[in-house]
Amino acid sequence: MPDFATPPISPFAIRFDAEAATLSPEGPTLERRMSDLEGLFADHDAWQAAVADGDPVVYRVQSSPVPEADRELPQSITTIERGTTAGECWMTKGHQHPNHQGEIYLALHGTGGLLMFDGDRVEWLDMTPGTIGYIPPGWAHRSVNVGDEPYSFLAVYPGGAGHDYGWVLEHGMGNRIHRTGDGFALRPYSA
Ligand code: PAN
Ligand code: ZN
Repeated sequence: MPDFATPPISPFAIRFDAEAATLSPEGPTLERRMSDLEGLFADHDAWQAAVADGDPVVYRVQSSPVPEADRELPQSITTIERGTTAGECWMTKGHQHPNHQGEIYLALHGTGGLLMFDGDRVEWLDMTPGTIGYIPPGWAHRSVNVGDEPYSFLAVYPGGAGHDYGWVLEHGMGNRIHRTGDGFALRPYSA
């Protein structure tokens, strides 16, 4: 018997409804409003105006009951609303896993993208329903809604990986994603 630091929880089934983008039984759900995304959009004044103008929900994350603990394998479904702030597409905060480990995202609904940055190289994956995006260890990651409806995806990640949001504030994400007349464009982070 391996010497687990955290004993695994008992086996159980999780109902996954890709159409409704839900997990059952449910664990914690969190809501990220515009005010939670301070320092992430290029246009600070536009961000502040959006906070003052109703502070909209930008995305929600619904988790299964599997805990974020070493050796466990939690899952969550993120749904990002459609919107832009000074032309920049609504997105997740983005983070680095301090304990470098891989992660997978499975796109469920809408049209999105997976932006990854290792501090040097930038990668972008188009995410449409059925696409699995692989995040290798050591790559910070952010999801972006580039479509006309909410974008949802399932994430599966090692419970002991941790989430470092300060890394993105310090290093950026390499690119920014802007809505254009006929779609979207990746621009340099400083733009
Ligand atoms: C995802 C993300 C989720 C929300 O479950 O945590 O999409 O994004 P932020 O954590 O950047 O706000 C994941 O990558 N977990 O590791
Ligand atoms: Zn992650």
